[in-house]
Amino acid sequence: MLAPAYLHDTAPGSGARVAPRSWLQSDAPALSLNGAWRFRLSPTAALPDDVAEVGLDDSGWDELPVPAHWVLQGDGAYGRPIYTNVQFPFPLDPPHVPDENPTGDYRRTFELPGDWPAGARVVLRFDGVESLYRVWLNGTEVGIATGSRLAQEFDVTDVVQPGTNLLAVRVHQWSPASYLEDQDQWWLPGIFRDVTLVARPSDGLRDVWLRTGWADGAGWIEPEVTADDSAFPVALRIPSLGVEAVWAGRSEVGRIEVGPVEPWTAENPRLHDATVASTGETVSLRLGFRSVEIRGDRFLVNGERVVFHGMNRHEAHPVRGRVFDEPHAREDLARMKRFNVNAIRTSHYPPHPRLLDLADELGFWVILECDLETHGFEKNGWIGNPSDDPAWRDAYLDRIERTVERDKNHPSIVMWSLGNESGTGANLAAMSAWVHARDTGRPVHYEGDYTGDYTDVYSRMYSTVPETEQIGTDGSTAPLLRCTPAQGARQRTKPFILCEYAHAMGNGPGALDQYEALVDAHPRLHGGFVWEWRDHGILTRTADGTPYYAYGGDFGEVVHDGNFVMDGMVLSDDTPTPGLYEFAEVAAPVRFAFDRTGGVTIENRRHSAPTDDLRFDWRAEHDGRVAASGVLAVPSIAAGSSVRVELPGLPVAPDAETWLTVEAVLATATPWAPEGHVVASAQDDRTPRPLSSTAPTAPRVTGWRDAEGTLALGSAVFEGGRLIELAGRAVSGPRLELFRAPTDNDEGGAYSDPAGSDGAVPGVSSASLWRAHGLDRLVHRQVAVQEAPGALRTLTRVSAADSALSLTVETLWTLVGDRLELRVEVEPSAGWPTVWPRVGVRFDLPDDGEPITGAEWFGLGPRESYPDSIRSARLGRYAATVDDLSVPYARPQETGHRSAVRELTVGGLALRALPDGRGRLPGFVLTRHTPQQIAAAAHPHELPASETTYLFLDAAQHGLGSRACGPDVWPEFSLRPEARTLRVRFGG
Ligand code: IPT
Repeated sequence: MLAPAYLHDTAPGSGARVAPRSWLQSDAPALSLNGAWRFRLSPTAALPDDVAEVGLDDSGWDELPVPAHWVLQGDGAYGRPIYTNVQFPFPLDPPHVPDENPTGDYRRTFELPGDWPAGARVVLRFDGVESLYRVWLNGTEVGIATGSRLAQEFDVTDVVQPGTNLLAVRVHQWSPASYLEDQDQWWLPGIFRDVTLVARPSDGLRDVWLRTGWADGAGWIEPEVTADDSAFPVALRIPSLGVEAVWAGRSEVGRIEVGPVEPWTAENPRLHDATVASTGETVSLRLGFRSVEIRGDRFLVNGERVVFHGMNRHEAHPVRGRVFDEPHAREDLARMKRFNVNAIRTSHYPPHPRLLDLADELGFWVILECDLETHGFEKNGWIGNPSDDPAWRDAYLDRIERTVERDKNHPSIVMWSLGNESGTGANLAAMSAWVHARDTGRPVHYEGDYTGDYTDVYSRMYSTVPETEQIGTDGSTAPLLRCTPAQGARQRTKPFILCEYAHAMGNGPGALDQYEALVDAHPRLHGGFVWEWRDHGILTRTADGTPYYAYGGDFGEVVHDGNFVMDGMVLSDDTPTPGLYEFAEVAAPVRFAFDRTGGVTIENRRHSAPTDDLRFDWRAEHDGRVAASGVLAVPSIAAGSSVRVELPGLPVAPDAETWLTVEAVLATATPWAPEGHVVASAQDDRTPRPLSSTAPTAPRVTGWRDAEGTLALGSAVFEGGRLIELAGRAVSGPRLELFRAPTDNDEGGAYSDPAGSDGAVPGVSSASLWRAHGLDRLVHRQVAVQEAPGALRTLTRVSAADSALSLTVETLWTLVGDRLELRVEVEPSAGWPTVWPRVGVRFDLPDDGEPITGAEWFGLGPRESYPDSIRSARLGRYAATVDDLSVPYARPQETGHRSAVRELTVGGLALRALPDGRGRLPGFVLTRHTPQQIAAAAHPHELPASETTYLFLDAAQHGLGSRACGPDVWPEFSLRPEARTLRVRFGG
């Protein structure tokens, strides 16, 4: 038996599919068909049509919930998820798919309510089914549909019957449409959004579009009402504005001036409840008045430039997959607001329709993207790409129509996006033309239109800082990617956005602040959307029941892309990463600039909202302890303006660091954060120099002689020159370490800066160079051990197998009064060709029945920081457990580095860090695992049991960059081999 012919057909659907329309809240009766359905999974699509038979005995079938993905039900009984980024998990043979095509047959019965309005048509709505489905009602075929994340309605009026009805749906995982749905995510088949039976009264409203606009303080509505004559008169009511319009007939439906009205913005999402009532149906909408406009190279809403501090948001839940969970989604969006995210790109398909209601309500600028990606064609030079093949034109147009029509009423949507990574071609141009004709109020975005032939904004992904700067620089003639000079000039006449940047995989991204600085300098640059908001880990268990978040390859996929699906600002369990805190700092809507004359200039960087919702708190700290605090008197600051405020006189301590902290906090609670939530903050160093307490330096030691045996220096005990005890506990070290467990960015081979300014070697990751040079397997040879009264000196040569590269490490222990000072000098041999991940020393603290519980420190914190992701770190006194010092990234990697530490206490061991000759302070990492152990683990649960805690004091760490998919670490933040000095004093 052959697979059915429709699995070779590029048509988007057939049968009783009706034209798309808005997703409206209506008082017309509806019956949810969510719940338990009968379910049968077959490994192939070549099946008899028995699923539709009324008399079929399905009592032996399983039960499956709708909405759900079958691969996430039954603990593997129905197959497993597959993760690929660009690759197709089936042969590239368009439009065909293999016979090995998991096919789910669904059946259920329902009772047609007896009280539905007479004469009403009956429509069956599917909000999301992956990927192709065929529907029968009472044994009669109703139709076929595709477009997994798009709504489809079938008119079943002629087939539905009073009393009991039998609904059967056959869902194929693979179909021609799969070629159009090659997004970077899990392949998750099934009926995963709601199924609803809807009554459509003959005098009801087929569709309503209340287009709004706003200018100069006043709003208007351009309504579009699609209904039969019998539906009229139709009345529009907006009680909060006193609007009541009654249209006797279709020809009367026309523009309404609503007069003075507060506009809708992402900052102040003012909504107005509206109803549209025909004789047979009332629909409810929430209106926001705003106008979107491109003027020259500016993207404006309500006449003001928008800067997107955005996130690419997939629908992802660790248990439900893409099945919508409204409380979870609401909390996710509230979290975005708390982290100063003001925009969402719905990568790369329309989300559940309720998400747009939440975006309207909480306030986000939304780029609503169509369900389209054909990325897997790229590696064959886009040969056969559906985007330029007339056979697929209907499918493309069907997709964009369903996208725009469903969500057109939302004020939050300020742009339509045709899709993602689908090459270019006539079908994309046709989609754009359709949108331009249908919705003149919103521009069209598509990144793949590099030359700007059919889109309204210039969009790129992962362009480097220098390249982005050139895009934004007036008069620049630097070539633009794939553009002739003329095309490049045209692109520079448009607003620019980074539809993806700052790949947030694992520990990172770095350089958020550098991108943000460009937005301030070049108004053509309108910000961008971080890739991406969340990790897509799927909550799974090992054979012995240990829970973990699975990524590609964990389900035995034939082809997969590993942990590339774990590249979010939020971990799979909703934990915000340090990268998200960095984003919140960099994107903060308020900025502070301290001056030397006792004032601070406060800048309101918002789109249009003044600072009236904020309170400005200040505090002064002496060595991290609060000495004074208060509230600043700050007048209302209009968007785009700055105000200078006098600061109160600060108490200054002669022997402590004095720092001033200013915070902009919410004066009252909002729907997304409590009163007091910190929106922006800044610190200023007010320490008088030099501090009177500047510690004495170790005296010069003379009289060196070779040392042997055991030696005690203060609280330290050495054997053969090696530390074995410190402050009464077993400690060994210091041992030089250059390696860190490579981050995903360290492992990345991307090379996206044509100017080469990031210094990366094309295609070769830093981590592979580190391994090649043996940084992860350094061996040590003690060259000398010498003692003098009150001092010990060791000299060690450090190198790796088969390497002539080496380092000399000198340690010098001296007693300064009753305190023990350690000075470590690290000197590389000539010829080190790579950057180093770190340069530091390791102390081993074996448990000995008393494991280290955590650390207390005075330094930067509270979270980890690295040279190019340090803007959100604040000087203070912090404490954390060992476990809380590390971030459980989905794939274990370098984590936990706290920068610029002054004081540190670990398990009764107190130390004070002293600046090196250039005033630089070390950082520390306290962890239960060595970098070598961390690097060997693919998931957190694979880390070995630990009986030792490791304290690293790092003279320096390499930056993070975002080279997993983007630029490498910027030169300024790269750790080039160089001599470094570490100085610490034990005993506080
Ligand atoms: C880019 C994709 O658009 C996005 O979906 C995601 O896959 C991202 O990469 C990487 O995580 S495309 C890439 C070739 C730049």
